[in-house]
Amino acid sequence: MEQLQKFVSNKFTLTLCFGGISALTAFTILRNKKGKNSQKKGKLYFHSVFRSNRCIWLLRELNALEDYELIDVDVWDKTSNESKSYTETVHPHTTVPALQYEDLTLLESGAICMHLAEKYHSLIPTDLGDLYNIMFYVCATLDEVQEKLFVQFFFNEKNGTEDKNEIEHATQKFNACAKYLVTRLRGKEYICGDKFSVADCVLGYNMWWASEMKEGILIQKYPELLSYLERLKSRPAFQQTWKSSKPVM
Ligand SMILES: N[C@@H](CCC(=O)N[C@@H](CS)C(=O)NCC(=O)O)C(=O)O
Repeated sequence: MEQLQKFVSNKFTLTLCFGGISALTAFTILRNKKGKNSQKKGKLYFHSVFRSNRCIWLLRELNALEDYELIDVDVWDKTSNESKSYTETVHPHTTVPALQYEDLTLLESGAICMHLAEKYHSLIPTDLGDLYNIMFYVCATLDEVQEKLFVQFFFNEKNGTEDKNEIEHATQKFNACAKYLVTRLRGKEYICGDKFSVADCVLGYNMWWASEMKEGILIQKYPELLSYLERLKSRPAFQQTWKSSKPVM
């Protein structure tokens, strides 16, 4: 009986040992496999000077551009095979940017920027409430206003179909945004404080965009915004990102 107990106890110990080793081996194999997959480059779909520049600029600021494959998609040519395949496999609206990993596709420039800052643990301000507010304000409110004006100035005015009421309404809204941003920048170098952050890559794009529309008519009367834009433009990562830009359409 004593012998049997000893045998069972030894067997139990052996089972535990081998079980433990097998589990550890399986865990290590799985971890290595996962490690290899996560080393696979993500794909950033972009088109020169568009909102994808927010993400490319940020990747440069994070020193992480090499971790991504940059794929230029001419989203304006909706009839090309490249464009059709992009709509089917990446972005249902055929717009840029999009960031694609094997198991995840991000479609919004603001979300991509937040994801990258979080992934590289950098350029995130300490006051997250302030960061979220600015990110959503720019991507939801300001983008919408600038998009409307962009369509009027760059497309409709050229073919004589501009809507003067729409231009006036959107300009008023832009002015309200600009005044709000001036108050938010007061006493600060950057939009979320004295340190450059992911929020500056997002808002900085809008400031550049406004400066390009109609010789900067919208932003000209806001010296605080112009000097903020100059601060951003002096950054090497900004300059490299805009270096290869084609003219705005
Ligand atoms: N809310 C989206 C907007 C994306 C967007 O509309 N991108 C523009 C370029 S800035 C585009 O691809 N336009 C092509 C089109 O509308 O056909 C984001 O921030 O990522």
